[in-house]
Amino acid sequence: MGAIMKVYGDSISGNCLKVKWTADLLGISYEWIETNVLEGASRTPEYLAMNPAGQVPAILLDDGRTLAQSNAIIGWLAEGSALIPADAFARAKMYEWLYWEQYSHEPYVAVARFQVRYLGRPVAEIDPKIVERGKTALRRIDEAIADRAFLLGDALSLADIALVAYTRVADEGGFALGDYPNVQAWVKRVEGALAIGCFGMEAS
Ligand SMILES: N[C@@H](CCC(=O)N[C@@H](CS)C(=O)NCC(=O)O)C(=O)O
Repeated sequence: MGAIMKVYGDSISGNCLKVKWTADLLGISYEWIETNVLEGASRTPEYLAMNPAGQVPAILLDDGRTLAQSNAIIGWLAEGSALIPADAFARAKMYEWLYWEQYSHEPYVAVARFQVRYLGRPVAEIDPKIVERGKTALRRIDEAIADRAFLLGDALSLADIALVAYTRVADEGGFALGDYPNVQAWVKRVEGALAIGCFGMEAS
């Protein structure tokens, strides 16, 4: 049997789960290499040789090429699939969401969750700017999803996969998802489409 793609990921990380979900949905074979960021596994010399950014996720293709950045990876995996709209404008809207996720959502919603859940910081001690911007991001999704099933309309796309990753666990960072009913319904819909359970790892 030839080598298969390796996915270096930490299963507590939404950025890494995006890659797992996309590959699973598309039936792409891979070997998951659990890479514990809390133990510094993404900062070893061996890992840095593969991804100098020292972050997960990263993938190692069977021909030796490597690729990092969660949204770049899922874009590569989903090339030519229905997860990327064929229409150029719809595709650009998908990228609008992906760039927004990295700059205006993940740095607040994911960072609050990391600080609370994994560093044990009380919610009350989270930087108020992080909390405010996280709420703004959740509100934006809530408004955008009010009249549609998925972020681009009727069909699941990479925009949903990227944004659901940390939105579904936003409550772990102190955000009350109950304040965003459209978001709650969309999270369930996307989880259903991805067939993921409560930890995001197993089919349910
Ligand atoms: N923009 C990057 C962010 C990746 C990232 O922040 N990874 C975190 C885990 S979610 C990490 O590797 N942290 C460990 C470290 O920086 O040492 C992406 O989307 O892949």
